[in-house]
Amino acid sequence: MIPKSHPRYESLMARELIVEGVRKGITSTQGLIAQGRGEAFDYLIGEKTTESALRAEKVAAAKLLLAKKPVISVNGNAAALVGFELIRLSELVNAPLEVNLFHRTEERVNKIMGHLRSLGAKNLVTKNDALIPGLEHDRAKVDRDGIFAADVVLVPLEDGDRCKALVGMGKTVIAIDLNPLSRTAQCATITIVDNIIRAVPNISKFAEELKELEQEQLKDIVMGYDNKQTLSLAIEEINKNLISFIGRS
Ligand code: PTJ
Repeated sequence: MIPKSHPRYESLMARELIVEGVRKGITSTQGLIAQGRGEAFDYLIGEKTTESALRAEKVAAAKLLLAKKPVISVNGNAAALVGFELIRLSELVNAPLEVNLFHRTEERVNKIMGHLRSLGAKNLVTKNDALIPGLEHDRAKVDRDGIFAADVVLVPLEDGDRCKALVGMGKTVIAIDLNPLSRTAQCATITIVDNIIRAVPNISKFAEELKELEQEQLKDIVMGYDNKQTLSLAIEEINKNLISFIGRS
């Protein structure tokens, strides 16, 4: 058992969730590697939500509330780490959940849907009857009434190719990615450089606060958002942390 007093308790608990996800057949083994990469970047940003990430989370909540057809994409890591929180967000912004996998097997898709249902998910899109144009891997397989038709897609822990293809289809893509240098981070419309474990509850908190606002007020929150600036601020934050480490050693 990991004691709560351990200085890296949260990070170690996240590892446990991912390992459990692999054991249950929800998360791919490659997901373990992705989590390790995420942890390294989380360490560099100080394992906290930065101010620029919080701003992106607020803009993301406003965008999801403004959307006509929002969809939340779920992969094996997201399901294991924040399955319940994604269901809550899905309810708050009225966006169905759609399982979309890079290392796709029908068995894992079904297991993830079963996992989400066991946590209370009711709003799931489940077909794979359309293809995202220009993608040669299995992430192209989507639901015609889900990601294919969506105007805003939330894509936690994405690979760059699909992000680019979705933007190419004219969609607003909200990515959650701890690596501000990744292709996904660089090509998304709104990039949240934060751990998915902190980011999803933060977006929900904003969605709850903002849901009574008029459309015009929501548009004011989104207006002027500059993703390049968000990414620059994240890189500056990493820089600042690294420099502070030099001082300490
Ligand atoms: O379940 P599947 O088959 O769809 O596969 C999912 C993974 C995540 C394995 C797949 O999409 C993949 O290989 O992703 P990548 O290319 O490794 O990218 C994952 C990105 O997410 C990297 O930039 C990581 O830094 C970032 N990341 C990892 N863990 C977290 C994270 N970002 C936010 N929160 C995390 N916990």
